[in-house]
Amino acid sequence: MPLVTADNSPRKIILDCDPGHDDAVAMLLAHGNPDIDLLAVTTVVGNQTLEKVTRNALSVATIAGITGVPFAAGCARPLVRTIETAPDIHGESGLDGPALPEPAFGLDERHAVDLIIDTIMAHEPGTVTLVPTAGLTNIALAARKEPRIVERVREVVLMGGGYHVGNWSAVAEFNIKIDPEAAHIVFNESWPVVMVGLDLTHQALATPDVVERIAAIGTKPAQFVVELMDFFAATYKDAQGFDFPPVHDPCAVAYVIDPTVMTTQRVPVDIELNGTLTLGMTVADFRAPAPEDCTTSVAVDLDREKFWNLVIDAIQAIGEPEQAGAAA
Ligand SMILES: [Ca+2]
Repeated sequence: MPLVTADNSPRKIILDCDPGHDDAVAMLLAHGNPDIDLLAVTTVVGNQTLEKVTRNALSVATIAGITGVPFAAGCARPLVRTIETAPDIHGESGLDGPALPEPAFGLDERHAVDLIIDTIMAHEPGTVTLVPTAGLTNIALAARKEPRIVERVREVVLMGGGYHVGNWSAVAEFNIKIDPEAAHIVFNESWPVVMVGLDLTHQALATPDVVERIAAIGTKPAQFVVELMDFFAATYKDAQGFDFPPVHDPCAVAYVIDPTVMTTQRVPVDIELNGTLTLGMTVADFRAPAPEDCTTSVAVDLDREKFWNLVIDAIQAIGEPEQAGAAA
């Protein structure tokens, strides 16, 4: 389903995230790309505790010079399950590697769920895209608290799941597995859902040529990304045997910018809530034809060159924000 706006105005998004190395890159892409209008950033427990990922989000905003965008903290635990974090991938801070500056600004006083609802309700129907790159706790609660958002949202473009592969179990991906009940709510609402899962994001590897191009930009935000990728590469090698780290989250933002950056296929997807071996699996039904009322699609093939060009152009466009000078 193409996202091209009728008047070529930037796509309005809410980024719901848990920074997180790849979340940080997603934030930079959303901020630096001229075709994105970043309306709000919300955080949720995931890669680390809510307190840590929220502070990380504000630090990334400080480095990138993101100003005038409300940031709000959301849920500190999943709907039903106990908290699972990913220090083996993201470190104890959730964003280990580079020095993190003191945040230059504070949080919106609203809970993330309320900021999400208020933002969607304040804009024309069909104009706001939700981009969750973390567990779906905030998004599920928003849909339950204010059901009218479901028909107002243009589309939910989420990083999570995988139709052939898992990373938090044999068949389940981290963002879905840590809060499968929330994922079940989000995938079963009537809004269109594009699942940018591991099948796609494992094609978005930060290979040395990519990291060199980012380093060559020569700014503090670029150096920050290089240091993030260095840490991410080491943990992905140790924890999951990857030669180069998959940079998941910006893939979802890239799809909103330019849907031709990847191919997608319309298939029913539902979330396994009862399996003893398959809890949190995104079960995709590839039997053809897809039913008429199918609202879900999955990302399949990435145009790697186009994707990295978007990321690198965004970092280039961010330049050298004044706040970056405050980095510790
Ligand atoms: Ca994330």
